[in-house]
Amino acid sequence: MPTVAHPAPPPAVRIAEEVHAAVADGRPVLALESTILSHGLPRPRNLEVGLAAEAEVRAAGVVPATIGVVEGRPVIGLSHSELERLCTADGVVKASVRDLPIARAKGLDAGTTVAATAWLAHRAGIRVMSTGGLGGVHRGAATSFDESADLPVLAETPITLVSAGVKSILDVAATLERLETLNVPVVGYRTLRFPGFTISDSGFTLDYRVDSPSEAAALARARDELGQTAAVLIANPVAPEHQLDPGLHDRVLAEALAAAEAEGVTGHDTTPFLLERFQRATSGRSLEANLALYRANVALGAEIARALA
Ligand code: PSU
Ligand code: MN
Repeated sequence: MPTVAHPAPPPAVRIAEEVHAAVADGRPVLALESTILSHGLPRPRNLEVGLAAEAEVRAAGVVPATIGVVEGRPVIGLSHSELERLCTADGVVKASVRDLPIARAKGLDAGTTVAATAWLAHRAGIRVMSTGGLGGVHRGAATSFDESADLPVLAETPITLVSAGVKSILDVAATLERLETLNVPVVGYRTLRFPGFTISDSGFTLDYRVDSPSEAAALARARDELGQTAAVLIANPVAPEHQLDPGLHDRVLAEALAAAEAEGVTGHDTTPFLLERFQRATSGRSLEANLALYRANVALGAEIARALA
């Protein structure tokens, strides 16, 4: 069976022994990002969520590899105390790919975004990762040029990513167009409706769906057999009973976007600002939806990792 060539891990990276052994033996591993913990969820829930995700992955017979940066060193498979540190310490930054050299040179702690996590996971030989909602093209990007590095990194990183679509704070239509331009296959999981992060349906449709972990794994293998090097995006909608009320979602989104504009929030602060604003304005209901969709994506990612192993 053809497999993707994984570049050798960069010398600065530390891979946990358990993860290294599982990758070497061809056992299933699921990569998890840490920006969702350090910058996307409030304390102390963030640590509980990070630990629960790892426990769930283990219960599915898969080795979890939460990825982050500790004192400048990218770690694939954070220890309990390292995870705790990224969830609780002051001065933890948000690292995309371009921030990794800066974090390293300055010895910073960092949560890694989807972009940085996927980039590192691929170099550690990991084939599947889960997140909440992918980054993408921000509203107003035509003038601000604010497009998450998640997109160009996925274009050149042959990993399978499970997410509840892209964050609804984004310009979803433009993000779908960019994913097409970047040659990233996008399929719905048991649906042709593109998910809207904390709401089940973004209002946009997809051309293709997969209905099982083995179908998702077959898609990743097909990509590999063609020698293509983009990620495959498995868009897994939040269960309707866990979604945020769509009317409430739309109202709060309008308020949050106006607040960001009024307060002059830009760049990498935009996503954490809008997510936090959402959590407060919905009295935590968007947080519950975010946690439900994240749990579901972790569970599905683990099943796909098993199907691919
Ligand atoms: N999904 C969530 N919460 C988050 C994120 C994703 O449910 O906090 C993070 C991811 O790490 C993603 C990042 O890569 O937001 C995108 O940020 P930006 O738009 O600045 O690239
Ligand atoms: Mn940005």
